[in-house]
Amino acid sequence: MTMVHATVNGCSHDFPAGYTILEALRSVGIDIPTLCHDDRLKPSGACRLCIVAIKGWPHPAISCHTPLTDGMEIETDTDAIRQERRGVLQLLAHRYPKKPIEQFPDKPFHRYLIEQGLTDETEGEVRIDLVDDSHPYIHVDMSRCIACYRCVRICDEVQGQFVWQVWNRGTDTHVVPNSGTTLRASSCVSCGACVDSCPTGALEDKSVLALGAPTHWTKTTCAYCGTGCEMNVGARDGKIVSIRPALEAPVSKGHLCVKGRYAYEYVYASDRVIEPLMRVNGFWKVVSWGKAMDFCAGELRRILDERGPNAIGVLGSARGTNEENYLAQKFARAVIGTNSVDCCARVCHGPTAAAMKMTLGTGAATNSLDDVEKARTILLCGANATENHPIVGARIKQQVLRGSKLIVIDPRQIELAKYATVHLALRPGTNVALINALSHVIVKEALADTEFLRERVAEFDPFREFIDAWTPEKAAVICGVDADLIREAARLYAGEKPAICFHGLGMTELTQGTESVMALVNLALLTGNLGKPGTGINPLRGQNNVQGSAHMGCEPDNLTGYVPLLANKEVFESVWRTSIPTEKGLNLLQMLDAAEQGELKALWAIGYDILLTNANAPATRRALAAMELVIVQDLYLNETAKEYGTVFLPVAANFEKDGTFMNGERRVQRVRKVIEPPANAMPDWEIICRLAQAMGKGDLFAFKSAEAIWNEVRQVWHAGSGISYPRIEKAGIQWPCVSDNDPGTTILHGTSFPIGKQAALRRIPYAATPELTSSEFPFLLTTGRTLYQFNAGTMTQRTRNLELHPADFLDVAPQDAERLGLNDGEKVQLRSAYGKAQLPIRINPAIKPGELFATFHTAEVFLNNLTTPYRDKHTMTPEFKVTAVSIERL
Ligand SMILES: Nc1nc2c(c(=O)[nH]1)N[C@H]1C(S)=C(S)[C@@H](COP(=O)(O)OP(=O)(O)OC[C@H]3O[C@@H](n4cnc5c(=O)[nH]c(N)nc54)[C@H](O)[C@@H]3O)O[C@H]1N2
Ligand SMILES: Nc1nc2c(c(=O)[nH]1)N[C@H]1C(S)=C(S)[C@@H](COP(=O)(O)OP(=O)(O)OC[C@H]3O[C@@H](n4cnc5c(=O)[nH]c(N)nc54)[C@H](O)[C@@H]3O)O[C@H]1N2
Ligand SMILES: [Mo]
Repeated sequence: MTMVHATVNGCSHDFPAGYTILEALRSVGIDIPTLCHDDRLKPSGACRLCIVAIKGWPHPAISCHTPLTDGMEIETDTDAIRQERRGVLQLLAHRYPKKPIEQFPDKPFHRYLIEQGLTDETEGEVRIDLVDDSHPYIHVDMSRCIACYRCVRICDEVQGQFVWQVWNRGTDTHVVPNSGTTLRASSCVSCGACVDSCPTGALEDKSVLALGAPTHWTKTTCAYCGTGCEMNVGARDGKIVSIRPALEAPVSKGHLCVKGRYAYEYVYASDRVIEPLMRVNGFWKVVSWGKAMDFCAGELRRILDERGPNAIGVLGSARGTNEENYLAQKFARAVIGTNSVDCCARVCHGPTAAAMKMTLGTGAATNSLDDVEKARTILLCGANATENHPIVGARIKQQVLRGSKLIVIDPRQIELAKYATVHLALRPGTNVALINALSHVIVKEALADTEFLRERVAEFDPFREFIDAWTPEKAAVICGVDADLIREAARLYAGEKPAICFHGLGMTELTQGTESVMALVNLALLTGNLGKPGTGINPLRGQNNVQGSAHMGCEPDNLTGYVPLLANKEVFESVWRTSIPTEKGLNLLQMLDAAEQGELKALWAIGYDILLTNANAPATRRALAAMELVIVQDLYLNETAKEYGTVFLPVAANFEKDGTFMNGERRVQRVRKVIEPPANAMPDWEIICRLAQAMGKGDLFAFKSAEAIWNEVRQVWHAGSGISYPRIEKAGIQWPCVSDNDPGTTILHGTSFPIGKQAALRRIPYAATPELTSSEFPFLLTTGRTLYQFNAGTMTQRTRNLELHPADFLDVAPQDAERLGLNDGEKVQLRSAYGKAQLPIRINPAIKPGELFATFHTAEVFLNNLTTPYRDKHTMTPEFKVTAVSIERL
């Protein structure tokens, strides 16, 4: 590393080259005041507070945007500098109101005024015309704006939403939202970045104004999606009052979305269940933990005696920690004696894990989120990143604004499609045809990476023969996209390298889900976009810990570490000191089928609302109704519990327990307890240990802490054995990580695959879904999510996100709405061959005529009443993405 020599206030120092003066000063612990500077932003130099004197320079230098050069002699605290800084603050103070300084003395601007003794010079007043109270989370008071423009810049440079605008009217310059009116009416996505950066409180969290500034901060990992953002949770009097992004977080880098930042009030919901419940004569009755455990153990023993272990199923929770999921599968195998244990990866990225395991040897993302900034081309396939993985979405958007190319494969014009070089708006369910055509172009136009093919890829010749028939023209007919656009996309992906691929449920939740991902892997193999920075095949994993839940062994065929059961059971048996059943277990869908046939009698559903979220709810209802025991373990009476629960076990929420989550890039990160659980709610892991004890197997579950459980995980999971709590205290580690000094693995498959030196190209025939439109059901409905609500909605609907997005909507193309005479906001009935649902429509030009889109978040709409029974043939993942429906006016 080249070093730069400089003296600061008479002391000499060596700094790494490339620092600004401000960075250099901060690196040696000298805190220079700044107002317009934020490490997340490009330096602006507007506030002039960070000036320093440099020997030989006629004027002071603005340290935040002046590069440090060799031999500089810097003084940070001369009389002249102090005077000038004071002058800057004095000017700002005149127009500033006094009261907020007393109320929130820790705000950076307030601190400087207090330090300079300038609080008495504040003469400003709150101007009502500059106050905007429209947003549910953010209070705007621009009479406290000091024109540092951090809000404007962070919205542009980090989030990419361009909400705040500088509005100039004579001498009166204001920052206003792009609606021209209120923040609520603007394009704001409520990420709170502007609030986080604001040094005065002109933008402030309403919760802080109502409850006071936090007094304790605890760092933890967000419990919504699988991105793995880290945040500092601020509490006051034992209550959460604000959440701020953790600046040093490896994934989120000081950014959060509306859910992580603001949607935490679900923990305080008045209908949260905080005592164990049992259903007596149809009504829920509060019982003690002892009674609940005795009842569950008694019933499980009875069913075991009468029917054997395979009459019982366990579902781990993608919302719980690794430790909890590890115990859930250990309970199924070691206490019940069944491999019928699963989690909601089944209905989500199960096809990704299966396809990537088969083709590459590891069923997980090949690269890291840091590869976004290294890619020249980004292929986004069936993933709506700005809504469902907003931090990844924002990073992709910024990378495209910096000049990288973006290919979007999605039937809808999602937000990122507007930034795309090529948008392939295929017909839902036709991925394999489209991706085969991309492979065809790459082979036909000799765009493949011949060296990579020679060294790392097998079966090219038979693949070339197979793919010959997949001309873009052939795919164009099936997919409804232009053949030349397919060519353009193929040329970009193969030509503008490195190219990274991110994919989502638009690839997996289909009858050809596993095969769609295998086809995607072909693209990476053909072009050598694997094993290098800025490349790879990367699923954007769903929930906070869905990667971890399956990986910990909530999977009928695989044990902890996603290793095949039969080949690895001895290791586990020696650590567990008990035997593991060898009979094949049932996955979630098989469990439901078996229940309907009277073979499965009990289900323990930990943090998983299967009734609301599984496809074809009428079938789920029949299955649940046929069971004798349904144990639901959750924060609230979810739909499964409400309709079919026998026992309800109340859990501690993510903020109320310790543990780890695993994000979509294989990173294990700490989850930390911030507040106490209410009343008798208990962490999932403690409940599992208690039930094991009640079943007479307490000795196998004698854990006193989450860390103790994790240390057992490390004994059975070789690829994670180097990841200890002390090592991830500051930042998470990505597996494989096999020893205490292994830094972990950011990129897989660099020189070989776990299956050998080479991976084979797969010949994947296209098979149309059996779910076809007809004169009775002329529309093709695809289902998914919205930014403000999360899955079963249990959490987000118990927050003020409900004000930002109140319901499930049916998006209809303007042409269809006009043809059917439908008005925006009108409630309609959707009918499929399997059921119906009523919901309001939203006329939306992002949808193609003949297609529809709806979210599945609310029980009022219960969208899965009408989704289909079709499943992916490899993993049984339901085809949530294609249902033929009709629209009926009410
Ligand atoms: N705000 C929010 N964030 C979430 C969630 C949430 O509920 N709300 N849920 C989390 C979970 S569990 C998951 S799994 C992830 C899911 O995140 P995503 O994978 O982004 O999920 P979806 O919105 O279901 O579907 C993605 C896209 O697939 C497109 N699509 C539909 N059919 C096809 C097709 O045949 N081919 C292609 N190429 N695309 C198609 C849809 O138009 C949609 O834009 O999000 C996680 N993050
Ligand atoms: N139509 C349609 N349906 C879909 C999909 C789709 O795209 N379209 N997507 C599917 C996908 S990808 C998924 S992942 C599923 C998601 O379906 P679910 O897994 O059912 O939904 P979630 O809302 O993620 O959470 C499940 C439950 O966990 C609870 N919970 C939260 N934290 C904890 C905790 O710490 N411990 C415990 N015990 N419980 C907790 C919540 O209150 C909630 O009831 O939905 C699927 N359903
Ligand atoms: Mo998911």
